[in-house]
Amino acid sequence: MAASTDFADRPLKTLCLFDVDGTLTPAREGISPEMNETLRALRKKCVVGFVGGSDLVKIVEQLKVDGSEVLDDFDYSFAENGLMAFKLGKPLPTASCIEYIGEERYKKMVNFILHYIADLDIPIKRGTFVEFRKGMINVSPIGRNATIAERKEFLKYDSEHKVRAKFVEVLREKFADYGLTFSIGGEISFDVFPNGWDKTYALGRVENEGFTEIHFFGDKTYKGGNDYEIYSDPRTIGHAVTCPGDTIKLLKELFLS
Ligand code: M1P
Repeated sequence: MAASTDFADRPLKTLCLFDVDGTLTPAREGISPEMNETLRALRKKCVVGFVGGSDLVKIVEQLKVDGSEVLDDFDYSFAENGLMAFKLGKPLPTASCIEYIGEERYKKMVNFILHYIADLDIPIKRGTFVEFRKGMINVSPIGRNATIAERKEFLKYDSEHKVRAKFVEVLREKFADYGLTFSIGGEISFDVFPNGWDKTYALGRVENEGFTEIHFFGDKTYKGGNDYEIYSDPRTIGHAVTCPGDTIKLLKELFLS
């Protein structure tokens, strides 16, 4: 297949795709100048994109550098696992989670979720327990309004008490016929989306672009993590990283030395 002429200026017909939280930035925090510089250098060699689980507003907040336009800084911008997608700043068609689930079934599930959270005895609760997005629903037992310090505390508590793991287990069983994936990708929440709408959804967006290699970098590449499917997909060369500094080190070894 012929390679897309949109990227004729890149010497390598390679696409590098990056998870956001824990890979390009610390969770829910901003990009560092060093990461920004590394990605700019990489973009001179190959095609560069991000594929995050979060919604676009949050990802843009994290990747914005001095008033830059994030959608112009990346060749591909994939939010909500690629359901919200942009190529060279231009939007690609979207699909909708609520259309897939259906209003009645969704209502039944969200009512159950809210009752479950109301009955949960955890140290603190904040606000926004269910965030409704285009391509997924994000559920947080503590609430998405938690501060950075509060989310770190919850993460510690959750790793001991398995609040999210138990919650997800109950939902998987109760809504087994819904065709949904429940994925614990971040620190204080989990994502709910139709089976197959994980990060591999983004790969379908680039399959006719003629890339000879697609590299994926992520930190939650273990089974159950939200990078697992794309990391282990035969269409990608997967790289497991431990933090943004590790991503930079790897990029220097692979492409920038
Ligand atoms: O990108 C990973 C996850 O980031 C956020 O998770 P949390 O707030 O729990 O750290 C969410 O946006 C989630 O949807 C996303 O998968």
